Amino acid sequence: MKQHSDVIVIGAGFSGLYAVHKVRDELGLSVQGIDAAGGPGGTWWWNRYPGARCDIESIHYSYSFSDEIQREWRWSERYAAQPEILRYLEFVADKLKVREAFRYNARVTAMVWDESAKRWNVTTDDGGSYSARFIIAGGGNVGVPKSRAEFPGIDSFGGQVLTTSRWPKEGVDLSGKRVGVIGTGSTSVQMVPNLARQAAHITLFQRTPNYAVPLGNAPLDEDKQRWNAENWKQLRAKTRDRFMGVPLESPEPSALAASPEKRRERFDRLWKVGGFGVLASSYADVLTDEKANETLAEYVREKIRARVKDPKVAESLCPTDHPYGTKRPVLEADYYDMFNRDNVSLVDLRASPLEKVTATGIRAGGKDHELDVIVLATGFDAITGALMQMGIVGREGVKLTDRWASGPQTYLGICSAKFPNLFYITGPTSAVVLYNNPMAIEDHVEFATAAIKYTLDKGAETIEADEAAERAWHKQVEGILHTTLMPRANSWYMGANVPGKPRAVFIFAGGAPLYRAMCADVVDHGYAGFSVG
Ligand code: N01
Repeated sequence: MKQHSDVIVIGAGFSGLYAVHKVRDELGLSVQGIDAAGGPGGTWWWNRYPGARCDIESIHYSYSFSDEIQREWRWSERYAAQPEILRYLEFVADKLKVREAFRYNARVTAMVWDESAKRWNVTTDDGGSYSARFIIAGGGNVGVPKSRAEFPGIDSFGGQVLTTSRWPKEGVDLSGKRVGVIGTGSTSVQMVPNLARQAAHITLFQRTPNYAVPLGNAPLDEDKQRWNAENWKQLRAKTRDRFMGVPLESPEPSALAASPEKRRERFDRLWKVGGFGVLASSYADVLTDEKANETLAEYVREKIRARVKDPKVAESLCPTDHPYGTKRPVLEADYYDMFNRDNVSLVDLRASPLEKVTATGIRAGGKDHELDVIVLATGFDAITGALMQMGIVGREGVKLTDRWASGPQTYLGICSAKFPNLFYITGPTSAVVLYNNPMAIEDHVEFATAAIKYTLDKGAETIEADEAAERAWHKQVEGILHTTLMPRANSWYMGANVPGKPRAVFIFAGGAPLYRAMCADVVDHGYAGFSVG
């Protein structure tokens, strides 16, 4: 039987938990949540690979909207590991009493707009059927793993194939196993040192080396925890209006204007602290000027060469084909030291291309690597993947997959023309990728909730982005992106990591404060660029 509600919220991660709370407890609307996972947690429910951890400091990578939640929760480490973040989200789900608002183990397979009823009809793969006036889609940006079909022969492999974001809940015993890992992004860099401590041998297949800088994790002792609990208001106030949503030191204007000695002094100091500050607090022009970027890129390469004993391996680990920061920066603890172990070998796929997976391992550059387990740390059909899989059909039978065939089209990264009453939380071209996710999520949930209230208060049935506003937004976002070096890399920021996916504009690179001001301006002008009727 079809279940009717005012709002459907998709996803029980940071986005969905807050969205249910807002529309139900503040607007008084009925809400149905849906999530494909077995419980709340979103990305932190799925990503259970050894070493999974957040690389934004815990005190900032958490909700800011509730005094009570902030007071009651204590983080044990500067950068929390996956089990702790999952426990936090479960705690929040219970605190807000939103856990039961969700149907779990249910994946949306179709979402079709009914123009006569002015409602969305939603079906799920467990036979569920729902209808609602509004949809808040919080399915996340890095949740749909890339297809294993990218690796010819993978189904013939006789051993076990694991995907990092689908890591078995009960864990995997890799003792005595020969493990091949494909990929060297954030996930792999966090995970592989942990696997190397257990497995008989790790063969790491690298297509593009990354610039990984120290995370600088540490336990938070009682005093620090108490200080955080007492001072969180000031701490959080500083986060929201920073480019990245983290109170990092502001960068100096230009790396090129600084003397080599001053530059090194600054890099050394930031390196000691670790984290995203090495990039974001260094010099403003490192993301816009290739020469400025190279000063920092070479500094990181020097650090890699100093850590890795075998100079040939070190050179293979040094990125040279893209400027630092144009792919999502990677943070590490003992990644480079791991290459000094006897049981770890690196296969440079640029020199020895991956040919196929065989029954017994991986063949690359004409050489067979015998393996018991293959781990795919190959990333995601990012940003648009989740939305494109939901079978979304809007006004006049327009399919989202057709409309976005050459790249996503949105207004503010939150709504799209032809898809009324549908709000994306941290959607394509919003300021999320370079920002602290929970902060971006709070902004978007609050925008969506306010827009729903505005529509209802007006006695209107729909709110929909205008095509002209969408086009103008896209032009602006594209313009901003091209003032940076980002388009220089084949990254998931550009849609370039998935074969056949259009290389397009997926991210807002102007920073969250600018983005937030643009959204506020739209609201202040009576939802300019939206039709409410
Ligand atoms: O995925 P990635 P990820 N053959 O796309 C390689 C977030 N995250 O899961 O660079 C061979 O970054 C690919 O090579 P290349 C974070 O936002 C956050 O690591 O495309 N190799 C690359 O090395 C992050 O950015 C945390 O040439 C192939 C790797 O696989 C995002 O998730 C922790 C290949 C994929 O790297 C994704 O990170 C972890 C092929 N066919 C992740 N296809 C936090 O700490 C892909 N690769 C919050």
